[in-house]
Amino acid sequence: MARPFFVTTPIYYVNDVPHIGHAYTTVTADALARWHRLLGEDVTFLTGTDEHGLKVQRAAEENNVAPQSWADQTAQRYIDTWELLDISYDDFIRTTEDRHRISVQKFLEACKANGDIELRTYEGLYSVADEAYVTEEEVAELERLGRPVITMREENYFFLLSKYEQPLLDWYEANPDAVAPASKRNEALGFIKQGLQDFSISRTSIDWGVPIPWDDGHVTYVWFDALINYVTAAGYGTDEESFEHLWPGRHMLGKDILRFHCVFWPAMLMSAGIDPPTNLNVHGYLLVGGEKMSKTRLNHIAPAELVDDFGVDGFRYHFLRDQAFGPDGEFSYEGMVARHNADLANNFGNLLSRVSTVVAKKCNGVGPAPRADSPLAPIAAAAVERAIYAWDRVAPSEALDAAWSIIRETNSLLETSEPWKAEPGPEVDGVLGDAIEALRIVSILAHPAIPSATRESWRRIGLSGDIADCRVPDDVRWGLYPGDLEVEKGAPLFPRLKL
Ligand code: ME8
Repeated sequence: MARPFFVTTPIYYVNDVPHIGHAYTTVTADALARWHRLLGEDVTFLTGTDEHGLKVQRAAEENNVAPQSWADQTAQRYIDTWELLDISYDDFIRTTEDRHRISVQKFLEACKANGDIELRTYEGLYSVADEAYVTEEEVAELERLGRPVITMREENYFFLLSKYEQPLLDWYEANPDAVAPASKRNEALGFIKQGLQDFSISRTSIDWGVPIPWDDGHVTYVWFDALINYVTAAGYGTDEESFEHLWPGRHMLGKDILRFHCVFWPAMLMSAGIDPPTNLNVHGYLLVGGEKMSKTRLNHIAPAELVDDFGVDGFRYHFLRDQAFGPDGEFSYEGMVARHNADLANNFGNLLSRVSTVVAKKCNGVGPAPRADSPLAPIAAAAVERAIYAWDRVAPSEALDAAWSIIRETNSLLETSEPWKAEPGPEVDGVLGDAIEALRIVSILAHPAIPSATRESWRRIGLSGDIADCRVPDDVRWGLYPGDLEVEKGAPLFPRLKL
């Protein structure tokens, strides 16, 4: 049986509109899932929506609809956006589903049986927008950001996080790569070393949530509920065989939710007797005008606006190639146009047009086979190795740079040998066969990022079958283009854009 690869995005709040920040994580997870399918792994790619909590209940009340119908309407916006962006998820979890209620309740019972849940009275300052209790010091900043703080007094169940301070430190020591990059791991460790407080995991003030199984006057705190989504989707509580097979997974998230995922969640899992995942990949913010996108600042950009100008693959490529996974990155429209023109129009697209034009003129439109001793063969082999290494470290930007190194070298081979000026013959056939083989390999390597464009380049060089059925590394070995296939000239894959 193929090795399982279970990859997840955060589940997004339904009260927000999907913007390029959500798309960034989701496109990256999608490309990673597609890469692992090329590796022949049994991939389950999960995304979804976070639908409980005070924010959603209030938004529903303001709009005079029941919370469930509010969640239904707004979850659809994510589903539509992912369809637009060609996101190949295998499962979409909504926290209002029955499978999730069953899983959350089982999880809570397990933590309780372990002695980690206690009833206490709690009074504190609460930020509705953040769905979290906050400290006095945080109030001024939150109010400046337009995130109101209220006083809440409730009888709450508490999760005894303080018990997990040492187990978490031990776990980090035993799993030094569990959180990547290292800067984010250090942030999580720093937080644990400051000392951990028990946190409240139930609310009596609202009813929009999963009831605490032994006390249905309480609903589960939205973050506790949300973090459990990953085990729910793997099968916890409903399909133990699937859970055994899929768990643990790889989880992609932004640094805003690092504390929840890298501190609270591993402790919750330990408490429930589940191994915490050792593949947490945390990325920085996509900034617009130097700031994180948000509803209150009105600086968010909807993916559809950019897809109109750049196309779906142009959109996907930009965020995978231009925004290294890890640090913050500034988004700019000008930068996006420049990258599109350089990499997609002038390099990849132009190589394909050039090669098909010359093959039409010099080889009657029939693609010749590559040379076994081509100067491009070692370049392609090195690029494949770099791409494998980069995807393995969740560095799509480097993986794509590796693929584009083949394009650059192929263009320079064409520049030096100028097959368009030469008489037809074995020399011209050799160079063009090499260039087509380079395009074949690049199409496979770039497929996770630009699935439609690479399907088209694959077809234009005369290859049949679905490129997604190719396997790495077997099918990216040099010399597999058979030759004698019809090569099609077509419209530019990526037209040049003007600012
Ligand atoms: O936090 N740059 O949901 P959310 C990069 N429901 N990524 C960004 C971004 C930006 N400017 N803005 C958002 C929640 N993201 C919870 C999660 S998970 C158990 C519960 C991405 O809708 C990034 O992945 O606020 C971030 O972590 C996530 O969206 C937050 O989405």
